[in-house]
Amino acid sequence: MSATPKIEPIGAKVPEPRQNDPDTLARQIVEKLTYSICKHPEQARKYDWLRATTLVVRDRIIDHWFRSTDKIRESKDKRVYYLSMEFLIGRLLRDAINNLQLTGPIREALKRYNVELDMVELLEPDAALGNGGLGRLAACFMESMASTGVPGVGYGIRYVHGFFRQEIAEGAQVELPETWLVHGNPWEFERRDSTYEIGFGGKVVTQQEPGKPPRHVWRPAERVLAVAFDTPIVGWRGEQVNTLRLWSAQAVDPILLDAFNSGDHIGALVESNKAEAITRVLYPADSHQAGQELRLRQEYFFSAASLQDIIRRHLGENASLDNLADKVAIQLNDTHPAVSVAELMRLLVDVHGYEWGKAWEITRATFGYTNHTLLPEALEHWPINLFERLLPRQMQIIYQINADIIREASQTGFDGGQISAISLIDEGNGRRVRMGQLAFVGSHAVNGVSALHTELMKETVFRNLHELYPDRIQNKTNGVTPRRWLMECNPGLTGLLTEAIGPGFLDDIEKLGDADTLAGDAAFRERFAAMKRANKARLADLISDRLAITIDPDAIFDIQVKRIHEYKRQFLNIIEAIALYNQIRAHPEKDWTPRVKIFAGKAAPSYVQAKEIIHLANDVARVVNSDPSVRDLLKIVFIPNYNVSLAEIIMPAADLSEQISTAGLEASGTGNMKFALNGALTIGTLDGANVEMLDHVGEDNIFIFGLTADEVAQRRRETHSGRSIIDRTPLLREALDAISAGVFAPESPARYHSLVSNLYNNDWWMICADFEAYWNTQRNLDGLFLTQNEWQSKAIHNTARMGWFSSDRSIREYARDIWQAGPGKV
Ligand code: C3B
Repeated sequence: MSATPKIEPIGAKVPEPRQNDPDTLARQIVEKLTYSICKHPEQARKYDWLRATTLVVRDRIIDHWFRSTDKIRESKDKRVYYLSMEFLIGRLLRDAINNLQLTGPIREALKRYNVELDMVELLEPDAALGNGGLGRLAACFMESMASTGVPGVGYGIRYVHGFFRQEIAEGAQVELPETWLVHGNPWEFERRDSTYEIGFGGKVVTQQEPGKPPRHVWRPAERVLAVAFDTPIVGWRGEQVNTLRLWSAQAVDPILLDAFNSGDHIGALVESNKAEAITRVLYPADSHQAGQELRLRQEYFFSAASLQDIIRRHLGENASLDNLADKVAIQLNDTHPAVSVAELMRLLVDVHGYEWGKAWEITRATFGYTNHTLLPEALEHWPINLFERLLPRQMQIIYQINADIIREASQTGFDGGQISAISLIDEGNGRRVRMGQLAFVGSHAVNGVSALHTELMKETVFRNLHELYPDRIQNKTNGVTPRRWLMECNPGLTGLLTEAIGPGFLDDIEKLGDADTLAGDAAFRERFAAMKRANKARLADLISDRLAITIDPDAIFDIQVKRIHEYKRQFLNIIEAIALYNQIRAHPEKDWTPRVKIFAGKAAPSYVQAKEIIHLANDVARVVNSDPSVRDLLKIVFIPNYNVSLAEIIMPAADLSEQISTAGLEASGTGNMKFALNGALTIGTLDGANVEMLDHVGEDNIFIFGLTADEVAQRRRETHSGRSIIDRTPLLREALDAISAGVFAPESPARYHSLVSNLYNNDWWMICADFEAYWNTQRNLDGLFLTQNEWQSKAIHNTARMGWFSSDRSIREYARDIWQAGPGKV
């Protein structure tokens, strides 16, 4: 798009960086209240203080942002572009203040006006532009790229409505729209000069000049504008500030005046509504393909805008696109941006005149692809007719790529079965484009997100492509940023560690290992336990405020928070709770360890079973919590509206972290890492990154149970059913009988019949198969909790040995092995 002409200024310079002492900060906060918000300090409301504080912090960020951008431009270093449909950011103020080392001075500045920084921070709405693990990983990666000095830009969508707000009404999930932008967003800068046209539909015109290859020109029928909004991402100690650029869709013509003037007032707005719909709302399904046309429009819209932006920036600094792959690495976060492969080919061949083979070389060298799930229902594939109608030229390109790949495979000796497995077109299900295959062949590196997941990728979904390109798949185990998930969410633990091992771990999280020997130090264990208890008391207060349920901070806090999904097996956890409830009532004389089971998480609105599981958790909670015969030995809590900010309170307060997915199905997990870093013990299966956590924390410090991935696959082949297990396991049978009899839903006793009958019939998720091992492991943990010395020592080992699971480590590995960029470049 046309850039606005620049003015040649005389003598205008960037101002000196702002001072960071409390006096200056206090003065500037009032200045912002006055001149940016137009409020007399005495009349300022709490949101005004939030805004003023944010603007003062933002000024400091801008100082660093300019410096980083200049440095990257001057260095001519390779840039990394992270394309992701989701960024589950959460709040930014505390993160920015922490990373700029401004916590003390800002706190003091606000105190002068009798305003509490903590109160102000809590007012900020969560930026919830993501569903779960994949989106939160993207947010951790953005922060870690800035913290490790990788020149990274994130590209995504500026959804007007992020992930829905969940309420629980009579036990069931209700979805309400989320409105994070209603008070404006002080973190973003609209960049009208970075606006691009994005086409849809229309036709392809082929021009043939004698002696030359045919030229294809796409003539889209529809055009919308992609407008950039930039958010700064501040790295640790403010040394680097990177950019998250989110695209917003707008109509080329905001109103059709002809229609309006002729009286068609609604019709005059149809186009702008249609355009804006593209970035209106986040699809709320995680690990499940939405399959609607709007979703494909979203995917193409942000991919195409990002590529135009990348190419424009590259051509501003380089003579041609010949060296694109030397200067640019583009990472595809799952297949959502996979259409980028076809789009970059289109831009290179049709727009910039590259010969096909050369264009393919550049494309493949530029892209990397991360796979995040092997679940068949999550693998994206689009009906050919939809794809062709919306993106006719990209469809042609995909056919041509496919022909090349199939030729290569035949020459390698692939048979018909192998060829149909690698084909970009699925001929079986009414002809569909397979986005995973497209991303794979269009990338020089393809990675999984944990060691086990990567091995399973090679054996299952990408078995044949792996055979064709045996060097392409590699592993990059996920990580979490220790700034947000230790320093900011757990100042108690951070302070304790700083006193005990010095502040070195703040800059190099693997130095947490120095705390390992403290597990043997009784005085330290006591302080560690006191820190945990304070965090538990804070969560207990929240639960009491929001749900009017009283829980005892001295009970085991046994927590499962994540998306609700059958494979994550919240149902197994609930059945165990029911069995425990039955046993406590049957044997009141026994020495039970008091336990609070805490759940939180959202279900995709159309995922019936997941919603039933939420309903069941709430129903069971109601019955158990009001039964005087269990005294306070068992409490069950479902906290509504799980989000990043709630996670920041929950993670530090857990004794026990539930990571109990059916083995082979959780690609990695990242909640598992946050809990253990904050000193929770894990009860889990050998799935995802749990396997590597076991290696790091040691088998004495993690509680593994259940079938392995191989055993699950074997049982599924044998069409395993739960019935015989249920018949010979009274604890399980009685729990299921209670559900079926309507004990927890007397008003609607049949409510859970299908959930239960699925267990009898095929037990696809191995809930029956793993029940007994799970129960026994839980009872061992009950015993262990009574020996607090031992428990705390294991908890300390967990914290001390989790440094490797930092997203700084993940990012360094990506930078070294995939991007060849950043400080570790080869
Ligand atoms: C998730 C996976 O389910 C997690 O195991 C994994 O830790 C994260 O991605 C990050 O890699 N995932 C998701 O949140 N959404 C998807 N569509 C696919 C995977």
